[in-house]
Amino acid sequence: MSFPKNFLWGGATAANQCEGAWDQDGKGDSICDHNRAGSRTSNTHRTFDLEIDTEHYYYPSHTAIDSYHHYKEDIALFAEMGFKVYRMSIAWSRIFPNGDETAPNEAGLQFYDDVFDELAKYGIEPLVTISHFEMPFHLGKKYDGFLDKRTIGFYENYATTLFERYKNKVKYWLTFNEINFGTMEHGKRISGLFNRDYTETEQYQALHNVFLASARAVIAGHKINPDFQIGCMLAYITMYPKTCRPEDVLKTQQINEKFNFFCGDVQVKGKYPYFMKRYFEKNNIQVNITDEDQAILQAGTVDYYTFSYYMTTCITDDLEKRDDKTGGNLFGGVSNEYLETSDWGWQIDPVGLRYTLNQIYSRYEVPLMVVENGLGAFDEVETDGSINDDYRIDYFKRHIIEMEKAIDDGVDLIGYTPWGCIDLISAGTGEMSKRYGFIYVDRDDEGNGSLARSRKKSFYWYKQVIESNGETL
Ligand code: BGP
Repeated sequence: MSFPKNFLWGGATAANQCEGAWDQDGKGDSICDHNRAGSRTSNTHRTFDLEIDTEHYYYPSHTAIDSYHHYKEDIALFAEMGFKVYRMSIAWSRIFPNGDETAPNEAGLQFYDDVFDELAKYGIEPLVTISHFEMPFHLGKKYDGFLDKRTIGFYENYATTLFERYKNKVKYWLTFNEINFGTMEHGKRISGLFNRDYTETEQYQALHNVFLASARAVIAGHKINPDFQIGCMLAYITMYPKTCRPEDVLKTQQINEKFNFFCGDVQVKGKYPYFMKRYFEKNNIQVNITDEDQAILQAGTVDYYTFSYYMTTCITDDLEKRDDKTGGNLFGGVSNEYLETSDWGWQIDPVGLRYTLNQIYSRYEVPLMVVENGLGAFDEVETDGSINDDYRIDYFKRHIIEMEKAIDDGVDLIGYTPWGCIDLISAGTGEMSKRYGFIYVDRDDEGNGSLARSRKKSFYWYKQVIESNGETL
């Protein structure tokens, strides 16, 4: 039992949470640039301002950890850990500042050329998320994001521009980050709908258009370079029935289908699952899905499946038993007395990762990658500058052991990129103090700090994990 020889060990980030330089070298404002921080530890989402008002402090994406200017230093540290792969995203509005132009911004393209060249120096394979929770603000404002079919074309044009430009530098691509948040209120982050309340029909229509954009990008990408591996990316929140009461089991199945299975089915199998068609009918949701759309979905299926895994949750159909104690309660979930939680209430479940890998693989049988996993925690810097994050080491150790067991179960798991391998801004709260990294960044929630990078204890630990291909934990 061991990890395959070419296993892709690495780490993951996203442009809007680390780059900063939000308005430099021709970059347009993205929807994230209009966000301000939410509140500490509360999991509240960031507030959104239509106009960027310079009176206010838009620290989160505007300056972030300034990796736009520190990428060489950061990549050198990733290389020191032995990364084989680095998952990053491209900021759409660096390439197309408004989103609907025909000609790209050369300075934006050049920036990512430089990043890829730097990675290549160390033999690190880039894994690129084409859209990670952001789109040019102008597309949101003028077109209502993906609710307008024209946005599909803008996305396809953007993706094609990347494929053409980087066809010899990037092999692994992901079309949309955590696409299944499009089934929830958070869909705003995926679809760009943010400006007003929208109906369920609009939400699912926008998501449908996101599916089409993804499929069209897959089709275009494979034409440009048949060796491209283009994948989907879902937020997988595994659900257990709270009890073995059949009603709880049934409820779990229903919620699980809609959140965890629906989007994967469309992107891997190329068609809408029966349960969603039924859901639309029963709830009078009128999504316009043409025959041509169905052909595109079928032709644009992904090559591999990736997901984020942070927590599991329990489901009950008994409303009175629902509580508010876990971050996994997005679905009216309830806590699991067998699990501990992070400081943000996320239920930590390493064994659940083995279960999840098997659940996904048995459904799709395509290669899998865990492209986000990790522990958001408050780190403390000792007087000698060291950061002894044993809790993080313990978290990763337990998850890696279960991944190895899943591989032994027969799952084709090809890579692992822990989230926020360098401390960055939290997507949920917009703050810095929820840290995930092996690398510490000196910056606080108010934006103070030198931005200096330093190695946490987990940095040295992860280095030896990679060196030994998962043998030394
Ligand atoms: C995922 C996102 C990431 C990331 C992570 C951790 O949902 O893809 O962008 O931030 O969650 O969440 P948070 O930053 O809220 O701790």
